[in-house]
Amino acid sequence: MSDSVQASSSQPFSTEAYFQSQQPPPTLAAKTAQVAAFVEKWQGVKGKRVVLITSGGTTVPLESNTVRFLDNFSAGTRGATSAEYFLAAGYAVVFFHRLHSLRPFSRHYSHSLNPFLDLLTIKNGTEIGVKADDAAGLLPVLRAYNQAQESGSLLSMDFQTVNEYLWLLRAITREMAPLGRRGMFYLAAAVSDFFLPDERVAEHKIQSSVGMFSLEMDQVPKVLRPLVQEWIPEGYIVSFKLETDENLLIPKSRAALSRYGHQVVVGNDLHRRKQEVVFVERSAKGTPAKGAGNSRLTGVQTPPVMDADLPEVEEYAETWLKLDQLQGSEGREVEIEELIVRELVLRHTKWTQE
Ligand code: PAZ
Repeated sequence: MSDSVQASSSQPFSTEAYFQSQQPPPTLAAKTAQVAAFVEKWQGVKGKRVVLITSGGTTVPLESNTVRFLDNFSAGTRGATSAEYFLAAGYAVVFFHRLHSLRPFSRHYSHSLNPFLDLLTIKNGTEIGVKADDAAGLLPVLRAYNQAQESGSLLSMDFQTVNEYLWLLRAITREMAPLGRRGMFYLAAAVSDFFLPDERVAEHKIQSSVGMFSLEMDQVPKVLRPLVQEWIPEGYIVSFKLETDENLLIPKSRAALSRYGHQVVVGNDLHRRKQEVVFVERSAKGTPAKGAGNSRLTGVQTPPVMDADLPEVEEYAETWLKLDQLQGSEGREVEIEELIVRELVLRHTKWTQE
C-alpha cells in the first residue's frame, strides 16, 4: 500500500477547523465524565499529583465499516511501563492508551512474550498455583497492581483512531486543567501525522475492482499548541519526539520546544529508545524563543508556523539518560522509564514549588 500513499499539499486543518468538521466519538461524554470524577477525587487530596499518560499508536481507518486502517509500530511499552513508575512515585494516573496495547502490570505477562498460562501449575488435579520460579517475580507486580486497584489511583481509558485520540485528549486535558501545576502531561503516544477527513472515508469495504488505489491524506493539526496555551496553561508538559535519523533528534526536539513553549521534549531514536533518551529543555540561562511558539511564555497569541518559520532560539540544555552508563551499579535490571520518571518527578516537584 505504501507506494500508493501520498500526502496532500493542500492547507492543513487548524485545530479549530478540525473539531468543527470531524465527528466526535460516541463515547466522548461518558469518558469525559469518568475523568471528571477521577480528577475531582484526587484534587481533594492535598498535594496529590496527577499525570496523564498517552500511550500506543493511533489508527487511521480507510472505511467507516472498518476493514482496513493505517497504523504504526508503537506497542505502548513506554506508556505502560512509565505508568507503573508514576504510581510508585505516588501519582494518580490517567492511562490513555490504544485499545489492546500494553497496559501497566499486565505488560509483564503479555500473551506473546510471557504468556500467563506458562506460569501456572495444577495441584492435586484441581487447584491452580504459580510455579515457584515465577512467584518471586510476580509478587511485587501483583502487590503494586492490587494497591492501584484498591486506591483507585489508576484510570485506564482507550482510544483507537486518531480522531478518537484528538477528541478525547482535548476533553481529558480540559478536565484536568483545574489541577493547575499538580498536573503532568506525558505525551508518549505515537500519533499519526496524517488522517482522512470524515467526508473522504469510504462507507463500505473498498473493492479491489476500483483498480489502482491511491490515497490523499490531510495533515493532523498540531494540537500541542492549543494544549499548551489553552487547554492546560499551567500543566507540566512532556512531549516525546521520535526520529529514525539520529542527526535530527536534537534539532527537531529543540524546534518542538521552541514552537510550543512547553517544559520538556524527550527525544528518542526508534532503535535505541529502550536504552537511551535525551531530555531537551530550556537552559536556566536560556532565552525563550522569539515570536511564534513562545506565547505561553509571553501571553502573545501567534498563528501556526511551518518548519521554515522556526524561531531562533539561543540556549538549550540536553540531558542524556543511558542505561549503559549505569554499568550494573543498581545491582538489578533497570528500565529506561524508571530513569525518565525519576527525572521528571524531580522537575515536576520544582515546578509545583515555583
Ligand atoms: O510504544 P513504544 O514503547 O513502542 O514506543 C514509544 C514511542 C517511541 C512511541 C515514544 O517514546 C515516542 O517517542 N512517542 C512520540 C512519537 C512521535 O514523535 O510522534
